[in-house]
Amino acid sequence: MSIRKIVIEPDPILRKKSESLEKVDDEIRKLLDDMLETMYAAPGIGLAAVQVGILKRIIVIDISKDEEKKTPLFLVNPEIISRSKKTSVYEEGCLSLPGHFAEIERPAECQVKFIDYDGKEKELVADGLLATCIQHEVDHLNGVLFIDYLSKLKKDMIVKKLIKQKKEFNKVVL
Ligand code: GNR
Ligand code: NI
Repeated sequence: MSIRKIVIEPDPILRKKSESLEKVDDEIRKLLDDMLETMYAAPGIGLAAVQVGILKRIIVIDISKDEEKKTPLFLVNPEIISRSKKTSVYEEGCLSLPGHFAEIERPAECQVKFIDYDGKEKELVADGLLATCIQHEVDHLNGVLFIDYLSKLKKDMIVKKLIKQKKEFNKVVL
């Protein structure tokens, strides 16, 4: 397993639509393992393949707080098949928007169809933080970031800061 580099906004790859997979083979399982390791190391509670530069419809999630009992979820070709009318608000962060957080309103519950680590078709009904996280990750697969739900003013401010952070970082490294 290895930790991969996380793509930071602004980067055009984050705006591309990811492609569905034909099947889950050992190469995909290797990618899923690397994504999980990358997510734990970050640390984060979810990660989409596009965030490590791969335009495939793959996400990993682990919302468990307990360090001892990890409960990873691997979702290949996730499809949200229903969303509740009821909404909830969570303070969201994103590994591709380091240091930025905002309250985002989304459907409180969702039902998702996906293929698991072993290539089996599964369904899951989620609520709470898990429902929010699944929707945040599926957005990534469609080129959407949480800042897209903010006002243009707030969004522009965050993107401007990220550009500045990238410039500073390059100065230090070079
Ligand atoms: O680590 C993460 N935390 C988080 C908090 C609230 C809602 C969504 C998330 S996902 C984020 C990791 C990430 O960027 N996934 O794409
Ligand atoms: Ni994210």
